[in-house]
Amino acid sequence: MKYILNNSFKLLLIIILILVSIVFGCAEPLDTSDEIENESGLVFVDSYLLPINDPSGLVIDMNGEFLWTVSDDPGQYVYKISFTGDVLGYLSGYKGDDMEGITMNPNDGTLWIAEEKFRQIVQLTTDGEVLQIVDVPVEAQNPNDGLEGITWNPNNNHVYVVNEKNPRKFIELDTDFEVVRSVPIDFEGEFTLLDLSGLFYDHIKDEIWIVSDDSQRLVITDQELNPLRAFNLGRDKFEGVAVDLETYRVYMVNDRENRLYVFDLVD
Ligand SMILES: [Ca+2]
Ligand SMILES: [Ca+2]
Ligand SMILES: [Ca+2]
Repeated sequence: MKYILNNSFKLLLIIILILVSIVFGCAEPLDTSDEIENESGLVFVDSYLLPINDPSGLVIDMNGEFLWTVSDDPGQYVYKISFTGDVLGYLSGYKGDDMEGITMNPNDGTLWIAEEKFRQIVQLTTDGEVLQIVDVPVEAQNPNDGLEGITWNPNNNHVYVVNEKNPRKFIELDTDFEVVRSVPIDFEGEFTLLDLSGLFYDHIKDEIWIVSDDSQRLVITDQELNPLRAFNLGRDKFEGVAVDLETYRVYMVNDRENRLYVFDLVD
């Protein structure tokens, strides 16, 4: 009797698991290859569901072997993930408040995260120990209109951050964390960015990549923030971007879908 019950229970479990996978399978986005591939040269490669809530920033580790991402949920962590979306670990030593961006200084191997509501950037070791906290002066009144992107310039050790909106600002801090640039972002036409949600610096081409959630767009500018190229992403909530500068493979995280997207940038 016990044997039969066990087997019935197992069968029930299997049926439940199949139903759950069908329901959640349907909730996933469609294959987006047609949707996102566009004439602009950003070609969809693949996407992977992340077991992380609201991933909001992304950077490739300096060893090139994995990515770091952050969840913007209060009490969540910095996560180490593979290029196919597997979680490899997390930093238990730092619980975020509203982390919206992450970058790495390859000159000393430390991480920097952007805390949106605190208007702060925080330096962490890759073991999760806090090394320093820096206030970033922004005029934004609404708590959730704050810092959304951060990236490091390894050539001069300046850090770039973006303030999401009201106002949309690109802010550059020097090695003493003094503001040396605070520039409104008011691009027009095909370069219009209604908000700023992610940031990446290409230190080889000296170009700045800015992602916009509301405009569903990625814009690349020169060092003086003149827009050069625009890519339509076809969906909102992209909040982190990182690029492998050897291959120009582009990684982005989507805060709504909890998904890692992979693209190739082709000429
Ligand atoms: Ca977010
Ligand atoms: Ca925000
Ligand atoms: Ca936020």
